[in-house]
Amino acid sequence: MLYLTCVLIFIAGVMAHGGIVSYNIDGKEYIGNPYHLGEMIGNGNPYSPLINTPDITIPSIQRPYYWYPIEDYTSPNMTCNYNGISNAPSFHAPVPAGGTVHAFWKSEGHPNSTFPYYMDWRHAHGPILAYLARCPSDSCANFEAKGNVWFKIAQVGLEPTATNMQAGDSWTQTYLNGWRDREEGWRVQIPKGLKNGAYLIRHEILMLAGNPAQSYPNCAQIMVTDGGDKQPKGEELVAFPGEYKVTGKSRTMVWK
Ligand SMILES: [Cu+2]
Repeated sequence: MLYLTCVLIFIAGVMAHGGIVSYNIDGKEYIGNPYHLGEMIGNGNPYSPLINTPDITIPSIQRPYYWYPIEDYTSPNMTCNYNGISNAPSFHAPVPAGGTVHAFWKSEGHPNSTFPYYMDWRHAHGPILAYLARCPSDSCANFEAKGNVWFKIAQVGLEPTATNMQAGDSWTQTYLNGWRDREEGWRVQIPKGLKNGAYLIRHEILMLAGNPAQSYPNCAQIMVTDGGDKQPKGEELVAFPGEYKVTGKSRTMVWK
């Protein structure tokens, strides 16, 4: 159990939002969902109406999402972001058990900047987490992933050298775009010996420098191969929404 009291209130940087724009899975590149890219093609500004209608028929491993943060932890959008169960074709990225999923985040850029209007991830404070949910058949298409189906496979939070959680360089999240010569993005290893099959991988960034804290979930469909008989125990499974509780005026956020 991890308890984190969000008493940090920052003004700068709270406006910029974003998500995962591409993955490298077992050495192969996968571009983000075109629904989300269409939003950028529209105008790059999530606060204005779309100019172009995104082509949601283009296959993507990634569920569609919006840049916006989720601030209500009971919202169904906590599962796989806004409208994240639609446009989920039967397209999965193969990855062997023990293989790597490398995710890359960007923030929405300024409307006056050039396409694709990306900026580096703008937030710094808070953990990054990754969960898997086993899909009930050999495809994750239309799987809503509600209830206790998620198990955590990785997380990062404060840097080993951090001494002050309010400092701008204390959290691994700060380095997502290669600051100080760090590798871009975040690598997660699929557990060795995991049972073969279709899974959703749910990455999440928590942005604690706002009140309420913001959640940025992104889901993608993967197909695990070369696995074994490993499966999570029932008590290791959690639900989104459901996993986070916000209690009291100090907004203590609780997660496992
Ligand atoms: Cu933001």
